[in-house]
Amino acid sequence: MRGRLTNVALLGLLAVAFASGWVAFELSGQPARAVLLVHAAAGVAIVLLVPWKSLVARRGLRRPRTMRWASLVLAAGVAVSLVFGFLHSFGRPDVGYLTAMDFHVGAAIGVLPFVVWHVLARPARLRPADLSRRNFLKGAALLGASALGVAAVPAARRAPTGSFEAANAIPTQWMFDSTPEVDIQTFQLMVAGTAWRYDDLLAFSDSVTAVLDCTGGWYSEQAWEGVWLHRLLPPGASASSLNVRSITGYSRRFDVDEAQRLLLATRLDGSPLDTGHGYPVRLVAPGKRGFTWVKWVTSIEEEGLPWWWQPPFPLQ
Ligand SMILES: Nc1nc2c(c(=O)[nH]1)N[C@H]1C(S)=C(S)[C@@H](COP(=O)(O)O)O[C@H]1N2
Ligand SMILES: [Mo]
Repeated sequence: MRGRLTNVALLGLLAVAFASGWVAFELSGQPARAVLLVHAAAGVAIVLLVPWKSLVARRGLRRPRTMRWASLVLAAGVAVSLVFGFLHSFGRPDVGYLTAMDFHVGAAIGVLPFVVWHVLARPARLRPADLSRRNFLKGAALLGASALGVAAVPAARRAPTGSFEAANAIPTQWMFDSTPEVDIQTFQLMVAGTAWRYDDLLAFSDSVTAVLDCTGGWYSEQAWEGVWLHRLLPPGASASSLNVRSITGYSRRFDVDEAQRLLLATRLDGSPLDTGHGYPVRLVAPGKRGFTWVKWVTSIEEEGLPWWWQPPFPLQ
C-alpha cells in the first residue's frame, strides 16, 4: 500500500476510534455494544496497518526533521492507548489505583494535540485517482480483516458497555472532584425552591436495584433506597429540565420526564450512604452511566433549558 493511502486510512481510523469511544461513554445496553464493536474494529485495523505505517515512518525518520519528537510522542501515545484498550478487553482492567480504561482514555486525549499537529504539518490528502477499484478492495480487505480480528480475539466476557463486574461499587471521582465532608445539622437539599432536611429525606423508602456502570470500566448492581425525585417536585411545573447539582459544583441536567425514574438515594443496601458514595444524598439514575449519578446533591433546579444543554461529560 502506498504511504499516502496508509496515512489517510490511519487518520480516518483514529477519528472513528476517538469518536466511537466517546459516544460509547454516553450509552448503555445494546447501543453501547454496537458502538464498541465499531470501536474495537477501528483499533484492530490500526494495528493491522502498523507494518505499512512503519515503512512510511522509517522513510520519514531518515530525513532531518525538527519536530521528529512530536511524531514519536504521537506514535507512543497511540500505542499506549491501544495496549490498554486491548488489556481491558482481555480482562485485565486494573492497573493499581487506576484502571486500564484510565490509561486508554488518558493516552487518547493526550495525543489529540499531536494528531492535530501531524495533520497540519504532514497533510495526507486524498486524490481523485485514489478512489479506484483496487483501493476500494484494499479498504474492504482491511475492514474484513478487522471484523475477523474482533470476532477472533478472545475478549473477556463483559457487560455491553465493556465494563467488568466489581465486587463493590468503588468510590470514584469523575476527574478532579473532591469528597466533601457534610455537616448534617445545617444540610439541606433545595428542590425547586423547597428545602428538605436529611431527616425529611430519610422518611421516604422508595427503592430500586440498579447497575452503576462507570466509564472507568467496572459496574456494580446495588439496592438503593430514598425518594423518587418527582415526589419532591411541585405539581404542575412547566420546566424542561432538572439541573442536579452537587455540593462540589459538579452537576448534570436531565429531562423533566425522567424525574419518575431518578432516585435521590440516602441508603445503600439498607445503611446510610458513606461519604465516598455521596452522603447524605446522591442521585441514582438507572440505565444511565455512572457519571450522571451525582453525589452529595445539594440542589435540584427546574429550568427552561433542554436537558442536552450541558457539556456531554462533566468538566470536573
Ligand atoms: N459530585 C460528584 N458526583 C459524582 C462523581 C464526581 O466526581 N463528583 N463521579 C461520578 C462517577 S464518574 C461515578 S462512576 C459515580 C461513582 O459512584 P460511587 O463512588 O458511589 O461508586 O459517581 C458519580 N457521581
Ligand atoms: Mo465513573
